[in-house]
Amino acid sequence: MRIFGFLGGKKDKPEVADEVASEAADAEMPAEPEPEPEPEPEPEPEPEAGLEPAADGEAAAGGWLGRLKSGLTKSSSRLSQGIGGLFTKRRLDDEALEDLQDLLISADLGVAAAGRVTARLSKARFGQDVDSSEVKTALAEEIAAILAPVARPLQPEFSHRPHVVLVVGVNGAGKTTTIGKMAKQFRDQGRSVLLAAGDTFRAAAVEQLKVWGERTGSPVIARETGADSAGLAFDALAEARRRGDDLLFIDTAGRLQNKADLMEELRKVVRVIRKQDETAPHDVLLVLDATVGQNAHSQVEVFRDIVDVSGLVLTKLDGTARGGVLVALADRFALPVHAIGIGEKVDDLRPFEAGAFARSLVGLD
Ligand SMILES: Nc1nc2c(ncn2[C@@H]2O[C@H](COP(=O)(O)OP(=O)(O)OP(=O)(O)O)[C@@H](O)[C@H]2O)c(=O)[nH]1
Ligand SMILES: [Mg+2]
Repeated sequence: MRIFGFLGGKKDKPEVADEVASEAADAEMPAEPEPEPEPEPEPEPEPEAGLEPAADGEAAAGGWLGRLKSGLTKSSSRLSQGIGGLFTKRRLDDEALEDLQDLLISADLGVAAAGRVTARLSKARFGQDVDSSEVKTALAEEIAAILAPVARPLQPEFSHRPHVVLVVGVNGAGKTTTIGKMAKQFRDQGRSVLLAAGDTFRAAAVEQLKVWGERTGSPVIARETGADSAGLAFDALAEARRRGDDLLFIDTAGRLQNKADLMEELRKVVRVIRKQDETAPHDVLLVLDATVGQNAHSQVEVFRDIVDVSGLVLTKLDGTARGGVLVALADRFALPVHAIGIGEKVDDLRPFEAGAFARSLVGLD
């Protein structure tokens, strides 16, 4: 087992950090030449602009809201233009409602959520003349009502020591990046975080997590490529318990939902860590790439059956016109959506707020 300890960032436990640093010094170097890490390592990480939480909460919220709006531009312009085209003073009759429902379905809200939203709108305004801004406002309210129950930030119970978060999802969904972003947020709150490089398939995956560990001042537990990831998770939990860490994030290899052996491996990770703490993992985050649209539904179904997914993170909402899928998922599965990703940078992951998201999605200011 290798422990990569980093002394950057806050040191709320200097004696532990020193110990890990000396263990890191003892750790043997990888036999292979270092693969190009991704993203680029920063040996002496300078705080990037926007990394630190702004002192002024309102300014911070404004900044995030601005980024949320610009991140969701592709999704919102589809809906906004569609609604603009349908409603320039038009009676809200059956035909108009049907057109609106089709538009919402094409924007990935799904049939059920689209039906629910239009039904509520119909109840409030049927037979009246409406214009596009009224429709947008009403839509945003209905969408927010669907999203509100699932908009729940990750809330670790630090009494677990560590609170174990297993992170799963298909290849490239954004698992490792999300762990890095979350580690940063918890480190900023003064929490100690251990990262486990459970993706033992690719050397580059370990390197990528190490970079995030370095950036956030979180030691990384890793093993050689090809090692058993359940064994690594077990060791990582033992180490986190020994150190008394607040949080342990376990990264996993991306896996397609139809690869039975890889899915079985996930079950094994859970079984093995429960030998030490039968309440772990305390959270199982399924990371979903929003650009896949409706395919996200089958990912939720399959992963939920295998590992008892407790919450979702939707990434890449900035690069897609399919942001409406979040509404469909909320409506169908009612799983908490802990955070959304609207960019690759460390501060581009936030808990989402139902009202702000809904208004941004339909293109309202
Ligand atoms: N635009 C954008 N890119 C993102 C976001 N989240 C992650 N990415 C990018 O998506 C790519 C894949 O992210 P990873 O974190 O490596 O995904 P992963 O799920 O760990 O991938 P595997 O380990 O290969 O399964 C990287 O280039 C990330 O920078 C996001 O919210 N927006
Ligand atoms: Mg990864």
